[in-house]
Amino acid sequence: EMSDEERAFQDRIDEDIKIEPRDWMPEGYRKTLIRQIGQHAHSEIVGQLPEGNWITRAPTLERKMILLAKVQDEAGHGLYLYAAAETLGISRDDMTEQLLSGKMKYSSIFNYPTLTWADMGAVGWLVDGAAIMNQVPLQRTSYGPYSRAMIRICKEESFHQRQGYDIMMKMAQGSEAQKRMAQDALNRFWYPSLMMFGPSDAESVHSAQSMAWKIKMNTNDELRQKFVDQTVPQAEFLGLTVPDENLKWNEERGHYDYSQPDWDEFFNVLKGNGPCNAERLGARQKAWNEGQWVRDGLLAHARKNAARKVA
Ligand code: FAQ
Repeated sequence: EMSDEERAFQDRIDEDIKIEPRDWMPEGYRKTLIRQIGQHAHSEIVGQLPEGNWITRAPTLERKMILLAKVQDEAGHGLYLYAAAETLGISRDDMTEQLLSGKMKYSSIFNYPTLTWADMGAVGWLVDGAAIMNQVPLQRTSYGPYSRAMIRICKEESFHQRQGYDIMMKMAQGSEAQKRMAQDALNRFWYPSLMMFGPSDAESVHSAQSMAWKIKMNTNDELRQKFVDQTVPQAEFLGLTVPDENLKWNEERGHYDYSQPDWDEFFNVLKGNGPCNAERLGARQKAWNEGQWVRDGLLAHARKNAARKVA
């Protein structure tokens, strides 16, 4: 049964009044937000790696500048999100250590390799496309700092999706070899993109409570269906084929029927066994170790300044 405090809290949520850092909140609400916002922040930071892989090999100066700007935006998104999570009483250092120890997750999608330039198109089109589908409703999420971070992030995310689609367009309208690369990128990124929305509603342990608290605004399957419905016509426009033989418009439902991704593969990637898990965490660990002297120096400087002020 709910306590009076919990009842009053739920009433505020039901009335769409934002919860702010100093407000009372149930411990579960705080924990769930730290988990979700922290995972989201880690995803932005780890998510720089697959695209960072192609910055030095972008085909033109213009493409290089665009990709560089996009990857820098992702660093910025990570920072807004870490700052939002910090308002809940956890430090960024703690979150980073939990990422590195495997206690905190980041999105499964970033454990897949980016093998060709067309993958930069597929990541922008599909991965950012899926990210926006999830993040637009989160602008209305109940926790104020998270909601405000989402509003800023969504503005940049739609540019990211457009730049990806633009690369796909060029490739799909290019030579036979370029078109094959675009199709191959779609083949490899389709199902991992569907997995970004999380397990099926039946397997989603957090959805019911998170939706009651408006930490999440939709179920995983709702957003996955919306993504399929939006993306299939875009693939058709490109003249590419979605790698799903069961994909079919269902007049009665007003939605596409589609095949589920391989959920065994999904849970296996979550356990750390995806193609790039070790490489991604290795890169984050290296950056953390190599930044140690900077953090030490900043702390020593701050301590010295504080001591000087007291004296
Ligand atoms: N990967 O009960 P649910 C981006 C875990 S976009 C890994 O359904 P929930 C932008 C889940 O944590 C990507 N783990 O969980 C970008 C839980 O495990 P736990 C980031 C996943 O939280 C683009 C368990 O499975 N976006 O970075 C995944 O209610 C391009 C059970 O699942 C966000 O994080 C997954 N895909 O729903 C950057 C959006 N799915 O924690 C660079 C905010 C589920 O109990 C380049 N997050 N799990 O051990 C959310 O909306 C939710 O957290 C969901 C999952 C929908 C992801």
